[in-house]
Amino acid sequence: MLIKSPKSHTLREAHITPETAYVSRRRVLAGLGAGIGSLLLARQSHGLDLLGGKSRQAAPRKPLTFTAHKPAPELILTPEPKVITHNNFYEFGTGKTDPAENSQHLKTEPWTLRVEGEVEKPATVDVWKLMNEIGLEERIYRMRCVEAWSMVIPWVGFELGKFLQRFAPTSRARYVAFETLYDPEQMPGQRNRYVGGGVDYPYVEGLRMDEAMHPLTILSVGLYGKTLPPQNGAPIRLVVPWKYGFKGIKSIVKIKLVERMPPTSWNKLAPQEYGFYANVNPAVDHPRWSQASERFIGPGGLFSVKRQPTLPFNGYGEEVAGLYSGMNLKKFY
Ligand SMILES: Nc1nc2c(c(=O)[nH]1)N[C@H]1C(S)=C(S)[C@@H](COP(=O)(O)O)O[C@H]1N2
Ligand SMILES: [Mo]
Repeated sequence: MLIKSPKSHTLREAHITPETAYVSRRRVLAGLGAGIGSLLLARQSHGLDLLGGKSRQAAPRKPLTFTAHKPAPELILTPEPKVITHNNFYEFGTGKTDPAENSQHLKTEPWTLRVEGEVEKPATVDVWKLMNEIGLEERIYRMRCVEAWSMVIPWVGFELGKFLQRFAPTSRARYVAFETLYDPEQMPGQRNRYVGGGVDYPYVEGLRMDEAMHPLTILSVGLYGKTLPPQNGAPIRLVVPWKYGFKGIKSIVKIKLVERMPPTSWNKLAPQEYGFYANVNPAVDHPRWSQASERFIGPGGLFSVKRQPTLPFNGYGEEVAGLYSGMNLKKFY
């Protein structure tokens, strides 16, 4: 029997008032008292680095106006304090709390994004102006890191495809190449190979044109109703929910439409471990670990991590599997 369920992104009609929902979630966390959640919460709201013992002001985040969406009913949000303290952003160190600790002084304003290459109208965009003028919407997506942990994050952003149309892609555009800021003065991982985990900076990523134009693919400028904190890729980052998290390149300064498949950072570093496609696939193990299941970082204390099966295309197969019909996904991992 086939039970037809609506596509997950069509389920998300305007429904909840995000701020109310998030505030009550915070209260739940605070109520845990001794849990790490409240420790991280205290650290976030008072700008104090209780874990490191140093006083550090968290970079301010502005509230955003956007169309709210109701998540697919099975999705449980990862609490905001965890989303903003458990990160991968090797430019600021390879430890999970390094980005939150080392990125607060990143200068994100002003920020320009260059769009060029195979487009009829190349341009440099002021990202903060763009945020005010473009229609923002919330997208609640699963996020699956290749390291086998996962979250559910309420992003705020807009469809990459709609944005790219503004620049009039030419018929030669077959791939999209993305680049993170290169600024060793601000990014300790770019000054020191050990701190930066051996990545060849700037961090670069890429998508095939049809993946970039897919309505699930967004450029995110916020999470939990406010602008992104630096550690999550302020002021603008990519989110491709059916791919491993490393495709979600942060703090983007350049987008170039190109004819040939562009190089990507993790593929350059270890091509046998990280492919260009990087579609979440429980049937293709990482050479050093299984991808069949994942540790979901959800509500509750630090150690209440739930082991759950990993879904093909991270649960978005109904929407995106067609992009890869006829492709051997074991070969094109
Ligand atoms: N520039 C840059 N982008 C990056 C990374 C990075 O190290 N540098 N890490 C990637 C990885 S491995 C993951 S899992 C996600 C993590 O996003 P989050 O910290 O917002 O959860 O960002 C991705 N984008
Ligand atoms: Mo990742």
